[in-house]
Amino acid sequence: MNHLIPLPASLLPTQLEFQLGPDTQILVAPATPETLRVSEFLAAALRHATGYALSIVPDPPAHARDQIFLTLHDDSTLGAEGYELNLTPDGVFLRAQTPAGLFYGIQTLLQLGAPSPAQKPQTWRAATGSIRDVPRFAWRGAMLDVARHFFSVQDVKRYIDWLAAYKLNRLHLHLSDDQGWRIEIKTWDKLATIGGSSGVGGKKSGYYTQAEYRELVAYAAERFIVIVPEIDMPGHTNAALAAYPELNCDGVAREPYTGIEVGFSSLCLDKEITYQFLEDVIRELAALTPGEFIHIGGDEAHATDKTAYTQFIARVETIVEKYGKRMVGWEEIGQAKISARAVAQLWRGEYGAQAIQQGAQVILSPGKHAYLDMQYNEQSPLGLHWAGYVEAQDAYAWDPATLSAGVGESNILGVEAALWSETLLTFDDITFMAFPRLTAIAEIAWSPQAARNWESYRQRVAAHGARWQALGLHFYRSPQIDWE
Ligand code: IFG
Repeated sequence: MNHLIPLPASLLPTQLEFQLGPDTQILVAPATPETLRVSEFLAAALRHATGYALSIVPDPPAHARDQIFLTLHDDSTLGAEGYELNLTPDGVFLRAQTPAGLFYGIQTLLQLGAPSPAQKPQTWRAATGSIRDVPRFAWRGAMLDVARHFFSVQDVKRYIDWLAAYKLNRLHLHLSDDQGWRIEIKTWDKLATIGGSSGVGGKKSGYYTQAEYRELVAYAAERFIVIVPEIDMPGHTNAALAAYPELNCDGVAREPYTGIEVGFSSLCLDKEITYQFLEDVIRELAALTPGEFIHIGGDEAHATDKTAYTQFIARVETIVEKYGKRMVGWEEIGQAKISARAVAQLWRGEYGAQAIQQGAQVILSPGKHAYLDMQYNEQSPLGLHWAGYVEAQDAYAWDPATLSAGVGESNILGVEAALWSETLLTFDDITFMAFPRLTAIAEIAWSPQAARNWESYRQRVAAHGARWQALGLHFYRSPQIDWE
């Protein structure tokens, strides 16, 4: 019980052991499509770890020994995502108000068992005790930049698997930028076919068809993760400007851009076609996205007139709201007139107060703690360092509620780890930069601030290193951690 990440809100070990055997069963009540799917998820994970094919018993008649009980029941103190997990030598009892709560209890249960799926059948033991757990923040996010370099559906699904294991519940996909447009838009088909035909260094081009995007949305939803799509505007738009001459003020298409400079591109805000373009893109994206949020970027619009920018952001929010979604934007949107439904994503900490003054909530992604594309140190083979070097402790040892003046706990919807891909080419590059810092952000997002400390995290994450090694996850062996 001493290596759980994120740390549960309350934990009471009882120093005994529950051993799972080949005839352990998973009992679930009530048996609904969602609770059965969550039960299947647990059975599949335990089959992978032990070789046992545990049977699922819906709405069991009575209690029995050595079983795993999953039950839904009303308990408002557990909220929408909390759970109670009690392990005794005679059985495991997991209860929650919602299937999401059951899912998060299962992630904790799986961490309690042995990590080695090496040889099978593997006796699967878990320390006994009782856990009562609820998350600190509602928005526990990871951003993946698939615009600088494109990553396959398979790679994104593998990343989603790891997000779910650490109770993250938002995947923000940065789908467009100067170097690439990565989502099919049927009314403007050249956005993907031309805008998706390049990438940084001319590498890793590509795009998601709408069917593939729906596949990612569904895969994430099965793991209680909401996809938040970002179409960055009015800056970071060279790929769109290369696809359609008419989107440019001078009517001339831009060349595809394969460098890593920022701030040089802008949509043409005084052309009406720009707003038709935005309406079509937002309408199609909203239809593909069951989640309530659409991210419209808004960062580094250095090539856009400031007044035009503020009017643009206000107009884009009306379009996003027209299609039933809430606007998320990088913190620069705080300069514009935004509604209290808007969400500003802090990354430099300059415009948060202006967004909060308008009633908006904020997500915290501070460059010097939560930008996972920052190099760990000067020797790091991957990443940038405009925000400084970010070792594991820099990612862990901060409190969102005290980071920025004027930004308190009640203004904060949550936190999000941003992984920009200018220097990343492979899935191993993604995980090398993400682990062990993404798990630090996941703990900040979930666990009570008072329960957290670096000494405890560095010991617990060392045990996860053994699990990551066993599962073939490529990660950074930070010298700050005594890896097992
Ligand atoms: N800033 C840019 C990103 C990316 C990043 C790399 C934001 C909001 C630097 N904008 O972060 O496009 O280039 O660290």
